[in-house]
Amino acid sequence: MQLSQSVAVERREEPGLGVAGAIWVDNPPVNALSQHVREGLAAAVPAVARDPEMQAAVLVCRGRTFIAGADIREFGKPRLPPDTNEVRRMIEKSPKPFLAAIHGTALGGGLEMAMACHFRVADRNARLGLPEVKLGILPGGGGTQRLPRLVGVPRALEMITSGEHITAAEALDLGLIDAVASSEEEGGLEAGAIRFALRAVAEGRGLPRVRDIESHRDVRENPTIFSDFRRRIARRTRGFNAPEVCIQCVEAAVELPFDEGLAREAELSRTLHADPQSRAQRYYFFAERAARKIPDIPADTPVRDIRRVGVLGAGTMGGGISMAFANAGFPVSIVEQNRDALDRGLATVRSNYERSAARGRFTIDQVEERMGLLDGGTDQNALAECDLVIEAVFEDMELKKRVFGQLDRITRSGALLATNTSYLDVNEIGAVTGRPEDVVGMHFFSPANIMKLVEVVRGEKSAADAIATAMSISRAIGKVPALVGVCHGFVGNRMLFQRRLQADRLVLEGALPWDIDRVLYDFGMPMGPFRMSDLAGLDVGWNAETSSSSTLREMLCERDRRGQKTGRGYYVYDPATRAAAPDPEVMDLARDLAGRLGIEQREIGDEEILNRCLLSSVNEGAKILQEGIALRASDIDVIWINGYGWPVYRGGPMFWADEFGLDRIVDILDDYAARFDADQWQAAPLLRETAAAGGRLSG
Ligand code: 3H9
Repeated sequence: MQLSQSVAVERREEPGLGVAGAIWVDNPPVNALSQHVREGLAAAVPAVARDPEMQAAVLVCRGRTFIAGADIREFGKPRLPPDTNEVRRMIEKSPKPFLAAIHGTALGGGLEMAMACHFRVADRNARLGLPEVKLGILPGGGGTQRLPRLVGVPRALEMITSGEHITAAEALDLGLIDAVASSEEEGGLEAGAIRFALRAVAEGRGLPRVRDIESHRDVRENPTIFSDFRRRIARRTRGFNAPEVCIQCVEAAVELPFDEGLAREAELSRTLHADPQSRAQRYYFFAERAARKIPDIPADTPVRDIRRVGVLGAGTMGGGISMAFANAGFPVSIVEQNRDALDRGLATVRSNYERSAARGRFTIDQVEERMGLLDGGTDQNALAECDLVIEAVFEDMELKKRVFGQLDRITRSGALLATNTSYLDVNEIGAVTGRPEDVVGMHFFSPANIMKLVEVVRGEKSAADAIATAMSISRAIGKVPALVGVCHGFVGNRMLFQRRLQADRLVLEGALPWDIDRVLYDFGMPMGPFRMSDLAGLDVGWNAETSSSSTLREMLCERDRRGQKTGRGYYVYDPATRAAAPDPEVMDLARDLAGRLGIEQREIGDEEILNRCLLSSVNEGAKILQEGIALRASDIDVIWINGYGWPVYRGGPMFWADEFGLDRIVDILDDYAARFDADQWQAAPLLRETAAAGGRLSG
């Protein structure tokens, strides 16, 4: 019987056990709790209650997943009844037991629906979680009240504030589900779940309700749980509003009776829904998915089969890229010029893995497993067997061209050839091969085994399936790819360059490097440009022989202040703690240089620092968009969030610009053009036009 557009109930008889109702939800692609799903579920409860034969009900979903949560597209719009919490209340109060049969992912409102059922059974490959925090909200469907009752406060805090998914095996271990069923067993998950429900009736297990569980013994035994937890996650959640509010809800679960806890959850949930951070994080959710879509390359474009990956160069980037592939189970051939460089590279990879193992990220066995996937050598012919080769040699066009000429000869036809260049012309590199259609850029970010972003660079001759393959293989290794066109620095570095230009210029005009770093850190960036330079080393690309004290960086390098590694750079570093401290010598040098360049120094406020650093890159972003180097403003935001640590709760530079107000930005740019360098601060035509039309860049 059809109960709504997406929900139907079917009668199921299990010989010897009785009859149950199978309540099918069918709302592709992820069975989100859209209005018609809520309506159907609300109708299911009385339908099952009325049927004299049905002894229990099983909630089960069509397609690839159990309910993946509320329908995010409905957020911010008037909510049509019935309310999901009302549906949960009906299920929880049902006179006949409800069982959630989980496959794929039970996320957010989906897991909350399952926790309102009397029993939960999951397929062994299922994953469960409350990822609301990633959208800047909290599990407002009773998740903060029911999860701690089921799995204990410490684990609930961890799951709710991280949004991580757990496996069915862990869920069983924690008591979040009652059994693991296998889709392969007779009749699949549905039949297994129905048997479980009917047996529960036969065994007189009644109607266990999570709301009735009175546990929280863990808090009584360890009263500092909440304060300890807050301290532990402070660094990882800096700047985010939702995690703290989630913790307050779990505190309410401990301190208040269930219904009062629910009311508190609802009240706090409303504040987060109205928070601009949540708007930004929801925007990002769709931005990341939009970035996968390329208008002239359909989603069903066949991709090339990638089984073995070759990486040329075992330096920082080559090593990190190799780790990223090995982590996803791909065998990798790493080729270096000589044995020493190879051994050094492999030793660094091993020590990185061992450090991760020491931190508990994986086991020693897994370290060996991953190292076992890496096959190092000095003979380029090893790349002949590879389906994808990523070049990660020194950033020098002549060298890259030589390497691609060799790759063209060595690799098999149809192999995808990628350069990891961070700014060079991919067309020029592809042109030295006889098959530029196989050449793309895959620009990873350091450390490449950690950072999520891959800028996939489309050369003018790159074949559609080459691009589709680069995008899909990036996702297969857990990265977030974004397509970019060819230009110096592509999207991310081209915008970063503008910010850097302003940061350097501000120092000459009298701003302090640590003030610039502080302003950007407080904005939410992981670190400012000068701390970043000190970390990377000021001498990257510096040449002692040609150095002529023409920039502050040159002056610092000339004094052997090369950054953290020499104990001094823009900052001085405590040898014991590595803590950075400002150093007046740097200001003396800046003053000296400003004098030589005829730049007058003055006091510069935080607002000007922030505006000049951010608006210069936003303006460049608008030019990039206008030139078609990025397909969408949201792709630029995806790039900055995943490659440069832009705080996701500010939605990326283009979204941030829209929120800041494009007309306000144009006014500031015009003011800067009048006061500073007129060319530098010319507003991008797209920015000016969009502002004049009252539009937005990010949609
Ligand atoms: C919540 O539940 C609040 C409650 O606590 C409060 C209740 C009162 N809604 O990711 P994919 C779309 S908050 C609407 O590529 P996958 C997605 O945009 C929610 N649309 O697939 C995409 O559309 P398109 C908590 C959604 O297989 C398509 O589905 N839940 C939703 O790689 C395919 O998505 C979450 O945060 C949604 N909830 O991954 C879970 N989810 O094709 C969010 C997806 O037009 N979802 N879409 O681009 C996910 O994590 C992944 O989608 C999932 C599948 C793991 C399920």
